[in-house]
Parts: sequence; C-alpha cells; structure tokens
Amino acid sequence: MSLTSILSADAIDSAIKDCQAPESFNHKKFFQLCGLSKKSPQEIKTVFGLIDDDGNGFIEEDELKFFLQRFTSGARVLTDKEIKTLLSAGDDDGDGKIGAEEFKNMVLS
Ligand SMILES: [Ca+2]
Ligand SMILES: [Ca+2]
Repeated sequence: MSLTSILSADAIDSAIKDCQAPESFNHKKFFQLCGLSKKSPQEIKTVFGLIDDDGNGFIEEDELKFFLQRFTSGARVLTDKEIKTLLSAGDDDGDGKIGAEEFKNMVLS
C-alpha cells in the first residue's frame, strides 16, 4: 500500500509546504495538515511501516531524518534538533526509538 492511498496528495502537499523552513517542523500540526490524525489505527500502522524503512519494527533516528521524504520524495531532511524533538515526543518508553504503538499514540494525541 502506498501513502497516497491513505492520504490525499493535496493534504500531503500542504503539510510539507507548511514546514519547508528548517526548524519549522511541528509534528502535531503536520499530522493534522496531512490528515493522518483522522485516520484509523490500521492506516496509521501502514504509514508507520512506510517510515520504518528497514522494516525492523521501530523508527530510529536515522529514519526520522528522512521522515518528510517518506511523504514527498523532494522534501527536505529534518534537522538534528527536529529529530530530537520528534523522537522525544514519540518515545514513551525511552528506548531511543519509536515503536508502532508509540507512533500511533503520538499521531492521535
Ligand atoms: Ca527501522
Ligand atoms: Ca520507544
């Protein structure tokens, strides 16, 4: 399944445009703009799988760097600061990575 079968291309576009400037990424706003926060747990899990590039069941720091590019291939990479902020927003158990449940909770919070 691809991302655009879950989220509309227009919504993804406006979410990406909103955080084009470095350090302007805000995950809550992003998930709202792209429409993910209104999706079902199963759909959110599918999106999680797309961001978990190596398929090991966790989103790690190196995958968070390319977070925006999973939505649009031409998007920028996140800055180190944005990666840290996003990781700490999602990583409830403090193991340094974001699991599927943690991702879902972050998207729906
Ligand atoms: Ca991974
Ligand atoms: Ca974790």
